[in-house]
Amino acid sequence: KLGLIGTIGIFLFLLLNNALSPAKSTDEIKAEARIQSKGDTEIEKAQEKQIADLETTAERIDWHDHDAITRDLNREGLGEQGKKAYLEDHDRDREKLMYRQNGFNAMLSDAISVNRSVPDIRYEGCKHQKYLKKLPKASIIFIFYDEHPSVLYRSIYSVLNRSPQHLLEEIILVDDFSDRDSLKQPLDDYIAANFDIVKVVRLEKRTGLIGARMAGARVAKGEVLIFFDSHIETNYNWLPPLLEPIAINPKASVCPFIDVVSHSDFEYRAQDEGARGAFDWQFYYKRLPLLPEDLLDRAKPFKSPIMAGGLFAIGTDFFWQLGGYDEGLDIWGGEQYELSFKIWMCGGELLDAPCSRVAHIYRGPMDSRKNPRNTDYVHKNYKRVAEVWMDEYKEYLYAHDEGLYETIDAGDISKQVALRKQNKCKSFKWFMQNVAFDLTKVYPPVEPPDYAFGTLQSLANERLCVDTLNVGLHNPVGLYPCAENHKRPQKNQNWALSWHRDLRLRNHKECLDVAESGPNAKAKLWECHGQGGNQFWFYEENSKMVKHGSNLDRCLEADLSSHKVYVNKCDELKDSMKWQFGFVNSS
Ligand code: UD2
Ligand code: MN
Repeated sequence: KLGLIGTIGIFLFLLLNNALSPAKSTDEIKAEARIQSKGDTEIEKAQEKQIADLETTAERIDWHDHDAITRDLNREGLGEQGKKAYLEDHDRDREKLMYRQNGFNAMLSDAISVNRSVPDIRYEGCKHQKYLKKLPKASIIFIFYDEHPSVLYRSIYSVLNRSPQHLLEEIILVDDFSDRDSLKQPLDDYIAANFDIVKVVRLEKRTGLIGARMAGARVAKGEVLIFFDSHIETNYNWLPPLLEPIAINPKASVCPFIDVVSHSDFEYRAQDEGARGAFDWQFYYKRLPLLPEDLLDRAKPFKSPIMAGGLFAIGTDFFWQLGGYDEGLDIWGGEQYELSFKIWMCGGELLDAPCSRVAHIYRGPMDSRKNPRNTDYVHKNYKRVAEVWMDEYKEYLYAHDEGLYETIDAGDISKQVALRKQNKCKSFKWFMQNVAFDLTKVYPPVEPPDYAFGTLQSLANERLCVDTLNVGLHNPVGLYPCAENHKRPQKNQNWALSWHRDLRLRNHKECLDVAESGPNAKAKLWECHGQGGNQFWFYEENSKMVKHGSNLDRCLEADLSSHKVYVNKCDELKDSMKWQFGFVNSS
């Protein structure tokens, strides 16, 4: 019998099935994969050669500003050298209020120099590392909404004080329509009085961090874009290690090591010894352990599947080739996945550069700010990213928060889908197998439930069920007397209509596959490939027909005399095409 949930499952199934791929044989799918990987290796070989040439021939220099480092070492005062800082004799109520408004001790920030020194906590190897003499110029883009001014100014000064001037094209501040008056005229005045390479872009309405970064990128003139949150402090010699991998490979995007500025006492400290970026299936940002090869030389950049999001460098041309961010992503969230997926899937690479360190203030407890949208924009963002980039893996995300994503409209994603096609980006499966290959081991996905499972009982003769007949892989299945107890089918008769939209044995490895297209086509047991095509099945609950293939005009049929099972043109009047599915997902 069909339970209510089963009915809903089948209904959804109907809704979703127009996303079908045309019927493909297992061999065709394999052949395509071979062609694709051949093309890739040729391009990759050419790229590798180019990279090797550059790495061996180009001149490298010591980019350290040793004078500035020495000057900083002599600085004394509150919070200098990134030490823990405390306020004495002050208005504690006001301190608390400012803390709650910002999520960090803003009053303490006001008492610490905007030019303060930081501790050089880089690996020893970094302190002697040389980088290419010829490096591209960067535009630094700070985006902010209601940032506390002294924190923003310290972010800017840290960049100015610790970067080779001729590598800075400009510093761009993007004001995401802040409410605070302190960020209006007073900010303009401060900039006019203190900086000459800082520009401000003011947005006319609240757009969110994605739109703000795009607005900054649109006016940027540098060959490289560097995006920063508005509450950071760079460490010594942070810029050359971020730029060099991009000079070598224009499709590299590079993240610094993210250190921590404490929200309570403004201490500057390391977060950890480095890790690769990842996510879990609720899209929480997670980390994966470094690989053995990453540990050989701690000063060398290593590959990372996913960026944290807020702090990274990317070649301007590559950024625009990727279409920048999807501007349908609103306010906050998910953009780090979108960009990381497309960097990897569309021919680039994402690196973490341990010798480039930038600290970020992770907010502490604060008063919640009012929702600028009154909608769940975070999950809408996630759904857009999943729909465009994650292929069949999106179901893991949706399965994790059951029911949530069904109610969310991702909006128009046609531009992003076209972009993915135009750039001939690889599949998400490729990403999971080649880049984030250890992710599912550390963060196991939840399998979405089967739509239906149990025996497939012929309604032309209720004593007969579809059975593997123990024939093994690549052989046709047939009919066999049903096991007495339909509620606990024996393993040869226990089928599942899985979320991959295939009919698999409940061992979840072998699927019913129909490669022939003429009359009396055989249904054979084949390894499940999860790609639809010859393994696409659909159970139509009303007519009791088990339909096959993308046109849904071919149906599973029992041949009662020979005990064989075929696929033929659907005919509603034939009892031999009617099946009772043991039970449809109601548990
Ligand atoms: C992290 C990232 C952040 C972003 C976010 C996911 C780091 C260190 N930070 O959250 O960059 O990837 O995850 O979306 O990796 N902002 C606006 N308009 C808004 C909201 C925020 O301009 O409507 C600015 C904000 O002032 C800040 C930046 O966007 O400069 C990031 O926001 P956040 O600091 O609140 O995000 P965070 O660090 O919690
Ligand atoms: Mn932040």
